[in-house]
Amino acid sequence: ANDGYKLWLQYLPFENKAVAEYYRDYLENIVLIGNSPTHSVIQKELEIAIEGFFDMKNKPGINLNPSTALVWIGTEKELSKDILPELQSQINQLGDEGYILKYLHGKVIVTAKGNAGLLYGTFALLKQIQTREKLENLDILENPKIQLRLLNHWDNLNRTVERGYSGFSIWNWHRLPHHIDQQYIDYARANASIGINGTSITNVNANALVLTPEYLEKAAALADAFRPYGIKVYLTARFNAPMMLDNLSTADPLNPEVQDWWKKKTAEIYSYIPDFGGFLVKADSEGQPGPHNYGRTQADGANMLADAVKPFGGIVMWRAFVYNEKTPTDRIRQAYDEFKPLDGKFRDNVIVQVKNGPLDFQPREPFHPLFGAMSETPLMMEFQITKEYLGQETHWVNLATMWQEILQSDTYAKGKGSTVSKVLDGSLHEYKLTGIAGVSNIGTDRNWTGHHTAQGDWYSYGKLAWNPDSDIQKIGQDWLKMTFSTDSDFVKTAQGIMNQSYETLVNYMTPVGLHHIMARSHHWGPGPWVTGGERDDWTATYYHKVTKEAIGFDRTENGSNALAQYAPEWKAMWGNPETTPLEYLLWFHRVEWDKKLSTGNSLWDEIALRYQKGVEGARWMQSEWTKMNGKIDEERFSHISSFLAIQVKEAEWWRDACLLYFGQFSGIPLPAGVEAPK
Ligand code: GCW
Repeated sequence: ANDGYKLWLQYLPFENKAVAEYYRDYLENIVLIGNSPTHSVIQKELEIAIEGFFDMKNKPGINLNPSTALVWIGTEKELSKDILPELQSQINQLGDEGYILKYLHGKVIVTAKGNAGLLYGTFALLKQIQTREKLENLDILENPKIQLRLLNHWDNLNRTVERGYSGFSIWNWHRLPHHIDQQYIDYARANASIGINGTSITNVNANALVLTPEYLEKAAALADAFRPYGIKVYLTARFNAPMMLDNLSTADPLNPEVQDWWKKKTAEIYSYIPDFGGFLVKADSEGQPGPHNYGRTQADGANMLADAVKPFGGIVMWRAFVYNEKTPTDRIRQAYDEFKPLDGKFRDNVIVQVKNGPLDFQPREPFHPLFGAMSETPLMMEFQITKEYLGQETHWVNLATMWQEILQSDTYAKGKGSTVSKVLDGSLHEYKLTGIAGVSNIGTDRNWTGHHTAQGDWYSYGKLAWNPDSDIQKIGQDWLKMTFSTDSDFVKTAQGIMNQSYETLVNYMTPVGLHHIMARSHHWGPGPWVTGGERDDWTATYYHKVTKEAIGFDRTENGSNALAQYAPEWKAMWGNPETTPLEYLLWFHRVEWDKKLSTGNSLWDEIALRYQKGVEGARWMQSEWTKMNGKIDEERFSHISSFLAIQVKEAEWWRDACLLYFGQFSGIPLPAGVEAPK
């Protein structure tokens, strides 16, 4: 049985004797030089891997005899003097966390400047074996392109997870600090194996209590457990914590008493966690307190916290997801309107964290216009790994496809080729601080992520965080091989499904640029009709503005002019409905139902046909998967099968609900080929 707990670190048994014998020579003759908690972790990981690769009877032991060693693992300082000179020029290219994996004179060398790099290099070697690559051609030198590679957990202290669909929070606050669960260790292993080096463990809708000694002691225990894996702990800071915890009368960032409170609080945190990473802050958004409450700017707020962590080497990740539903301005304009004028006004240890698109993790959005617009303020990306708006845990959708679309978008900030990935890796604006965050999709489910395939989103997130320009096809293949099977038919078919999954989902949820038409509050399923209770931006028609004549949000200069926030190249293309790609048509334009589009279809027909195509795509995914019966373990095969059945049903639900609702306005019958709603 395989419940998926081991993620991509399955270390699946070698499929035949020849393969086993090939790797046996290497795995039996490893020398690990040096001593540190990270070295112990490396040794342990090698043992776990060997245990998986070989059946128990024929398991090789690790031979630590240097005279016969075929694999050498050690930092540059630890490596033997006779190997070093030949590697020197490559070692000179290594950054703090980089590694070298090289075949040299009959030996495999894993080396790095520091311990974290050595661990990453070891995982890279194990990946070669997991994916059954030969070792004789190894010549890899890798440095992460992004410094801060974080998971953001929206985990509450009562162990619920905001927008979490895979059980409860894995942080068992009640048992901490005394009990370090094996799951924390396995979490750290998984993260280190993909290069994640930081974790913000609490919800951005923050509870100030995490900053009290009782919780700091618990957070410190997690930090201790993660340290050997190169992972730092970060905490979310509730902006009015001085009021909540110590009855200050204000949280005004320019008030000296408040500033002093944060300085003392920060020093206290560092007394528990000496390498504490810093704060992640959501302010002035969706009910969270912030500098606006005192007439101050986002920079005033961020800088106050930055000054507090500065002496300890900490940073502040200040979220740009700032909007007020009472503000009449188009919501997607608000973050840019607020932050653009503050460019250059932040301390050098602040990084502004921006969601991939200007609205809110919708199935498809254009890239956020702040990317490329802040040359004096480092920006980091926030992706959502948990699928709040993309079917939650039961839909299979390969998020790497969407992330790549965003990362490779051209901002044109410095002419053609100014991709979002170049903003993030710092090369475009020479940012001193670079980062990326992914809102975690994990919980207490036995397989961590609900859907087995959502493990792949966690995996590919880490890989893209390490290098946002990586090839997502290679990422997907590696993940499939390590997680399920190296069988080439399986890998090909499963990857085929993955490659179609994103477009399929967009088609059955929000085709042609529709957005924010999900049900209210829990955000599960369709709800283009919902009216929104207290929130002014949740009237039935705020985002799609449907009428009998037309549908869509005019964001050109005739409308909200949110388009003005993009480069001239985009203004030219997206400003004209004729040249706007259909993916974004209703995001930027109001279009009449009977308008002929580039496909030859009227708008209504195009929408209906795309919903139908989405449903057919989901059915196709299901039938492809059926062919995989017998190719992998029965347990995970049928788990995924039953989720695919849910996905097909929900795709039909989306199509039927949206077409019935919008059809009342268009008044046009469904085109041929679209099934009548049930
Ligand atoms: O996507 C929305 C979610 C909120 C979330 C918010 C945010 C943490 O619906 O649950 O709050 O975004 O990103 O702050």
